[in-house]
Amino acid sequence: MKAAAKIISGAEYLIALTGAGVSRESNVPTFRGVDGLWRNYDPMQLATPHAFARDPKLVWEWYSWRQALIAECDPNPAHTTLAEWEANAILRCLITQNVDGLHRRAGSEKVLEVHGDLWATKCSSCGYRGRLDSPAVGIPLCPECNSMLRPNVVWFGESLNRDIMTRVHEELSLADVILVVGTSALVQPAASFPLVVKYTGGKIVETNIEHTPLTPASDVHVSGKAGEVLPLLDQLL
Ligand code: BV8
Ligand code: ZN
Repeated sequence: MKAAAKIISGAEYLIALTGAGVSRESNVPTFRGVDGLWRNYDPMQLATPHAFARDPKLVWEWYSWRQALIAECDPNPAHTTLAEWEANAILRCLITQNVDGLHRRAGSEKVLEVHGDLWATKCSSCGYRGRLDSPAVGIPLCPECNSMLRPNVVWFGESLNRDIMTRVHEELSLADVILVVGTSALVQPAASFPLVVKYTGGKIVETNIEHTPLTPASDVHVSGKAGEVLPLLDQLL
């Protein structure tokens, strides 16, 4: 913990990469954890264009279930610590794989949501972009052209938004320290972001309840729950 705090407080340009683990203390199920499964479907089989083409109603039921669940969740001390670090210029940018919107609700503003936003929608035919303010009921239709709307998230096999990726690479090139919080580091290209910082001479601080493929490349691994570790780190800065 002390070594991690030393690296963080010594950073010239600290950024963070978060995954589902950062929202665990907010009771949001992780993507791959045992609690992540929904009606025995593997998220990997539902978060794909193929699943949506085959059964849009089922995919919307899954997203609506997640929207209803996340609407009941609040940011936890991990989210609020990261938001405070942005407010006092310790943290320059937060890259998140999560689509739950909890970093923004905690007050973080410089957030790059590389996998999209659970509440955002986009039309499968025209360029319409929208946002739901309550969980989807059935298959939402486009107000412009009446086609099916889809969740505006990045599914497996889909490429990440080009503009967001440009900003991600700018941040990675500026960072001398990246704090990696609660990700299994299995999903590409996000899992490789910390390695970019490492290979340009930077340091990786990882915190997770388990070891991940990133652990061997990390300068420090802090074992523990994000909601507990981040406030403790804050006290040591
Ligand atoms: C791309 C949005 C290509 C949707 C998500 C074969 C076929 C097709 C594709 C591939 C393939 N092989 C590889 C690929 C690429 C694929 C990929 O990486 N697959 C992996 C899984 C093998 N990637 C893609 O398809 C990406 N696109 O590559 O495009 C391309 C290129 C050019 C042109 C065209 C196409 C797109 C990936 C984005 C997928 N979308 N989500 C939605 O959410 O509905 S990913 C999904 O996983 C979530 O966003 C999630 O955030 C993300 C990563 O998971 P984690 O956040 O790490 O969560 P996880 O549950 O895994 O782990 C939780 C961690 O927290 C654990 O480590 C746990 O220990 C820890 N933890 C638990 N509790 C706590 C804790 N830590 C701290 N405190 C706690 N309390
Ligand atoms: Zn439309």
